[in-house]
Amino acid sequence: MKITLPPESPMLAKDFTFGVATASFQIEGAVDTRLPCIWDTFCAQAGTIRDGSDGKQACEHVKLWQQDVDLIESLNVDAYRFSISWPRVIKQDGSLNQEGVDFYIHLLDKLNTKGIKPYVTLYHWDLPQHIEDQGGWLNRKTAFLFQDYVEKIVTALGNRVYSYATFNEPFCSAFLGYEIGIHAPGKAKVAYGRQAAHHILLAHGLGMQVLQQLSPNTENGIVLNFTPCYPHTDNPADITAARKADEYMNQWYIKPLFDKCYPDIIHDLAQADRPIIESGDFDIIAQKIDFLGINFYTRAVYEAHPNTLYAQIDMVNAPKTDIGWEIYPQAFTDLLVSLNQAYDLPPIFITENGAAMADKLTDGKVLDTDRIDYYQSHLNAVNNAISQGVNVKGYFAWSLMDNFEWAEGYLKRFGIVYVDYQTQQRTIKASGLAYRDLIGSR
Ligand code: GBH
Repeated sequence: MKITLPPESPMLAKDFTFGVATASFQIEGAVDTRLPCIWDTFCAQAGTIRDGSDGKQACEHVKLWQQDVDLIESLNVDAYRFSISWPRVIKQDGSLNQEGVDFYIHLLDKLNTKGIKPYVTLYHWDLPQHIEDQGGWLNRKTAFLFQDYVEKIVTALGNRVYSYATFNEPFCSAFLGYEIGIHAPGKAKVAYGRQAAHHILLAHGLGMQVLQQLSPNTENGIVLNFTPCYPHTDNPADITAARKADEYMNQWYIKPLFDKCYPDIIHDLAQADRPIIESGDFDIIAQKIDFLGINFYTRAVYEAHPNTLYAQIDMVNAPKTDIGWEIYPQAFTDLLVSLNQAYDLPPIFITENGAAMADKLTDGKVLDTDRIDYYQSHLNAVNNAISQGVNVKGYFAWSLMDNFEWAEGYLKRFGIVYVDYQTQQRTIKASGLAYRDLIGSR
């Protein structure tokens, strides 16, 4: 089975980047050679992770990184997106942990030797626990600690990096982590979620200032996730509900970057739930970015509700992936086109897109044709957005390999490479071969 694009698609041109993505906590293991982070603590609490697992082994990437780079090379990709573990590279006193830094230097050197462009994410959810103990993202000071970390790591890595993203998905850290508590650190209050979101966005702005100063020749930006919100019916109340959900879940994180304010829904919040914003914060947040990273997986459908602003509907009969997310590629095109209309955007990179499927290894093969279908329809959706004038410059499959899927533990597999966690053997799935062949066909 193949993945194809129309021969005239700009996605097949030389300047379009194809890559694969991972994140530190999800693949690294080797927790004893770094400081504890909030996900170590969260996993140790009963009932947080569906299979009771943790990140202690994960894909043992810290040990197996050399063969993993060879694996990445064998997929023909132009680029590899991974994240740096803050607790691996900065000690508790704020100084560099050279052993941790060396791990990333060796990784970067090998990628560069092979001509694979390193796209580095500076924060993919693994906040050092000692910083959480001081309030984490509820503490404004954490934004300045992040800025200090960025300054130190960017200096230490020198000219080895092609692109830096400050944050991966502030929505997830703030909303899932501090507002509803299904992610680390497991706090659950509206006011917490809103304050954490504000401090993460502030940290993004402070980090961007450092990046543009110390690393003007890398592509510097941020990665946001979007779950486009659709009304259940064309009833005006449902349309309003979907618009409000969109403002809360999606626009909250992008609007301040370009318009220096939060969306109108902030006025629907009780005064006590609104974030504390200091004067000048929006000027810091709205730094010029070189690119916008967009992660897309699914859409959500909403209806009006008498007691809340909106209520999400489960689309019972719709096609879904193994994690229960609806497969609805049209939302990807709609999202890109609408963002392009709403904001004056820099070039866009699709920094994550992919699907969890119940993969089985049989006779040394994984025939994940459902995942191939997902990639085919979603690459088509990106191509359609490009033909409607959206400037998309790259696409990264999530994920390079099966890994620790946060609250789902190891039960959900997003890889285009299969990982046998008993033996740590990697096997390229049919989707990985199809992706490799698409990239090779250019
Ligand atoms: C990303 O998060 C992460 O960056 C990555 O680390 C992770 O492994 C990957 O995705 C897969 O989860 O309840 O139907 O409305 C994506 C997080 C996924 C959060 C979709 C919102 C809405 C699903 N987003 N989700 S639904």
